Amino acid sequence: MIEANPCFTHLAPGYLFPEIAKRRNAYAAAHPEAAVISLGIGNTTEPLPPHIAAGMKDYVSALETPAGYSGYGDDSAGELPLRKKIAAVWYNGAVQESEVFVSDGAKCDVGRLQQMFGASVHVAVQDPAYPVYVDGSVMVGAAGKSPADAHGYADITYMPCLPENNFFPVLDSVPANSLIYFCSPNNPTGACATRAELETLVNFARANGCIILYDAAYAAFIRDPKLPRSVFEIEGARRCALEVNSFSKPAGFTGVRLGWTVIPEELQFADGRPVAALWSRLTNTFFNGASNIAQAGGLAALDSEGLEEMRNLTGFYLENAALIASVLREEKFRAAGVEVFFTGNAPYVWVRFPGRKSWDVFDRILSDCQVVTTPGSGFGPSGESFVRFSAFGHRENVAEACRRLSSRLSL
Ligand code: PL4
Repeated sequence: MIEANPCFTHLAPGYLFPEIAKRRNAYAAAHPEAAVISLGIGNTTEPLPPHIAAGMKDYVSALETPAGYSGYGDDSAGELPLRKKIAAVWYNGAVQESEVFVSDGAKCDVGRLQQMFGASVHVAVQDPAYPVYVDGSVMVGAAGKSPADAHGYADITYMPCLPENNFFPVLDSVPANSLIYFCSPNNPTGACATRAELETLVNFARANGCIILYDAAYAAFIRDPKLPRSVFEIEGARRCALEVNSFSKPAGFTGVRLGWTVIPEELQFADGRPVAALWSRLTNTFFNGASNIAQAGGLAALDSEGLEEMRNLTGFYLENAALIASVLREEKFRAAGVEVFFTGNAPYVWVRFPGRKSWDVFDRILSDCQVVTTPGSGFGPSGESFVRFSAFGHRENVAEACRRLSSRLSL
């Protein structure tokens, strides 16, 4: 018989989000009368905006004609008009179209990037963090040579991001030549790095031979004009960072699937080879490009009408988040020591329940309120005692969840 890939040996059992779905379904099966509301997984709920949808409909109609039909793209990096438009509209010309690689989503690109960096790279992650950074690193053998315990994997550098350090990590413990995962606005904390903080990060990376894998999947939620939307707004970042981004949340493309990665031409490996060249080699081998229909949607999303639609859609979810944050700041929660962290620039509300275990709070909220959340400990050791509330939901469901939290949750 074939042995299992040894890299999977020490992988923590169960990916976080299916585990949450499993618990939700088990609860619903045991309580068929309960109307369970999900504020758990960050999954969009609102319909596609009309201008963006029309871009895809028109493209599909053209596909039915001999002149409008197209098959595989020439290059997995995506259609040139979309690459140009991302560079011009999203980055305001700060990156070149040749540096933009269109993809089927940020998560898929993170996985492929992990393949590219391989087993020998040292990994540093914000703690808490989107679980794909750690799980994917273990799968490619870059981490997880010993089992994880309550402190995480011994061969990963966890950079605690807590209210006590304003959710920006102390970088001193990060070894030279590390691959640093950094997500802003952050999932799960919602924290946004300031320009000064990103300068600190970039300067550290440059001085220590590190590469920053910057996940900007929630950048479209930033409303404070002083906060950077891209790491490439920071001087020197082109030499030490790459950035993944996504249409998933701002355009409602979680099912449509479209994202991109920017790899500046200055970014190099130790032997001087351009990272972009290896990335191109890897993606052309394993990836046949994003759906051409989704790319038509991406083009429409970057028209002025599409940009306005994305602003409205992200604004809708931000209003949901504000409702959730507001109810959790009520006196009964404050008196119980509950601390609410919501920046107004991210679709997540991060809440600390001092002295409690995240999964216990998850269970309590589910049983008292029939509301699903995400336990903070699922995002890393520093997430213990926190719970994440996702703002992705229909307004009536979010309002009902808020009523239940206010009237039924007993801590
Ligand atoms: C559940 C920081 C959500 N099944 O849609 P993509 O691939 O362009 O983006 C995924 C993604 C990338 N980067 C960050 C993210 O938070 C996400 C999506 N995260 C969440 O609830 O944390 C959805 C999770 C999905 C998954 O596993 O990604």
